[in-house]
Amino acid sequence: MSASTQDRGITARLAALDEALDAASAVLEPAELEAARQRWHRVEQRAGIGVEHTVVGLFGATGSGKSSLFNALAGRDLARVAATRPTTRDPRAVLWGEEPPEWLGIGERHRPGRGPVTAALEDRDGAPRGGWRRLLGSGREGRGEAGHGGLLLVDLPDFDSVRTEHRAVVERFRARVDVMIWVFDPQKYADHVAHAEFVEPLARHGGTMLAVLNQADRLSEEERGIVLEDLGRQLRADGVARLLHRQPLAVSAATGEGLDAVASALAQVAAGRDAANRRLAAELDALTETLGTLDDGPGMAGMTDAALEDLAEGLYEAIEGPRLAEASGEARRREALAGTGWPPLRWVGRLRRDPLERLGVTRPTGPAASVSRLDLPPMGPAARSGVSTAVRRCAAAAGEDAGEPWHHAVREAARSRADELPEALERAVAGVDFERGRRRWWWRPLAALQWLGLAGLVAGLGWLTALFAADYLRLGLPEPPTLRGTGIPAPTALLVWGALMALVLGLAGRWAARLSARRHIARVRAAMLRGCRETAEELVGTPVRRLVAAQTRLRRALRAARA
Ligand SMILES: Nc1nc2c(ncn2[C@@H]2O[C@H](COP(=O)(O)OP(=O)(O)OP(=O)(O)O)[C@@H](O)[C@H]2O)c(=O)[nH]1
Ligand SMILES: [Mg+2]
Repeated sequence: MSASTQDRGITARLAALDEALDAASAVLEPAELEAARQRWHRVEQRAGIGVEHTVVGLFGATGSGKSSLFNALAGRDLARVAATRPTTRDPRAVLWGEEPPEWLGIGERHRPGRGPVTAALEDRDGAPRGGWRRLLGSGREGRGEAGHGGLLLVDLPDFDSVRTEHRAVVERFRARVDVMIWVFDPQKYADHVAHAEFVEPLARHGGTMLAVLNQADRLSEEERGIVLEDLGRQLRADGVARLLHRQPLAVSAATGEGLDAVASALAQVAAGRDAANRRLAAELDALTETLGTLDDGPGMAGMTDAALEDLAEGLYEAIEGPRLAEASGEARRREALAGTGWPPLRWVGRLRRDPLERLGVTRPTGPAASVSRLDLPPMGPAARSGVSTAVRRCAAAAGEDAGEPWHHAVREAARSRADELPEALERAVAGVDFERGRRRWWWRPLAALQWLGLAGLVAGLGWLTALFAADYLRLGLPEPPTLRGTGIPAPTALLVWGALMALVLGLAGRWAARLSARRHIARVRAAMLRGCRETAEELVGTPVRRLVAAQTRLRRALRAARA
């Protein structure tokens, strides 16, 4: 695979991981998300340089001789070397080959062969000495014998001094370099804290590594052997599995000893041009793996229609919708009876308390046909707990089969706006038309018939009373006419007809009022359920759907990042 093809793959993987990070923000803890994002940024920055260049970083404790090695490899005194600790604060770079498109935020940039020649490494003719010059090349265009697109050697601050900002710089460069050179010195090479806190975590770096034991000129041949062996063992214990040289190299920035081997290793890596690719791929693999832990287990059931319907029903029950609908139906029935009942007894119905009022819903004033929001009683603790139960049940259904952290996140999403539910439900119910005081078309004819019947009854009764009084007073009124063919006197017939009308119309009115109330209940119930469903969709369904969409997006992005 050519370097440029790989590069395109890395760009695509970076884009996919960017998308994955975006989706993962729905479930990742802010600190974890931030760490992952920073890591992504570091890789992106390194990728910006392209794979034609190889970035090499000098890592090590303060005083180990990173800057001295940097100078020695560059062939010039570019970095300050001092006995006071720590010395290096800002990273500085020396570049062999072409200018990279991106400098990784390094302010101090140099070319080899500029500045004063390191005195100790000077040949008699004034030119820097050492085979590494030949291998790495010199000057602006120099590419050395090995030939490479570009080699960027970076001198870094220490990781073990009291200056925490130094450590932050080193951390930042961790993902930006392709090759790590570990610089140890004979005094501190075995320092437990440095190994445990830095070498071990960085050993998982996945990139190409080289370990050098600097200041070897200060050790006897025998000591060198012991220290190198000891250091090699220590590195293996740290988990540093792959080194450019199987064993740490003994070098000396002061005498130039061992630098040939270092330069040759670097030139080889740079010429192979695969360190950058390997490094970037390893970083992307690690990030993909981290985010991949969010993607084990099957997908969520999500907000199905059935779950939403179930939630709407639950909310309807919680707000005592059935009781409210029944009470409203009963109120309607009584209104119908009051409008169509037998006129002399209509007032009896008004003596009883309105069923809606008994539930705390007050009759609106004016011509308003619906119950206004203020007329509803506030939701009590029982209703609130009913709402919570319904939401919990819905969240459990939506998160079914989902592994962590999605299972937890879906519960959180479902509950995220639960505080707004009681008020929203009250608003929804308040918007329902309870049809208070609205007359139905059949009331008027029924009432007219009732009055007609009553008129007959009163007329018959009056007539009979007059006849009775006249008979008593011996006034001898003419006999009333009789119904043709039956011989029933007209006043009696009127009285009976009026009574029968009252009875039949009363029964018919009751039947019609009950039927009308039942229909009313169905209408009110449907309207309240609709309100509950809309509220559930807005405050519970939408956040859950958003989470499901995030999971789908994450999975798609991870698939692309793995490809
Ligand atoms: N004898 C000997 N002394 C060395 C060698 N390399 C570095 N030194 C000395 O060790 C001291 C520290 O060297 P630096 O190069 O400043 O060390 P550093 O790792 O850059 O230190 P910080 O910038 O503080 O992290 C200096 O006094 C150097 O002269 C070496 O190979 N041999
Ligand atoms: Mg230094």
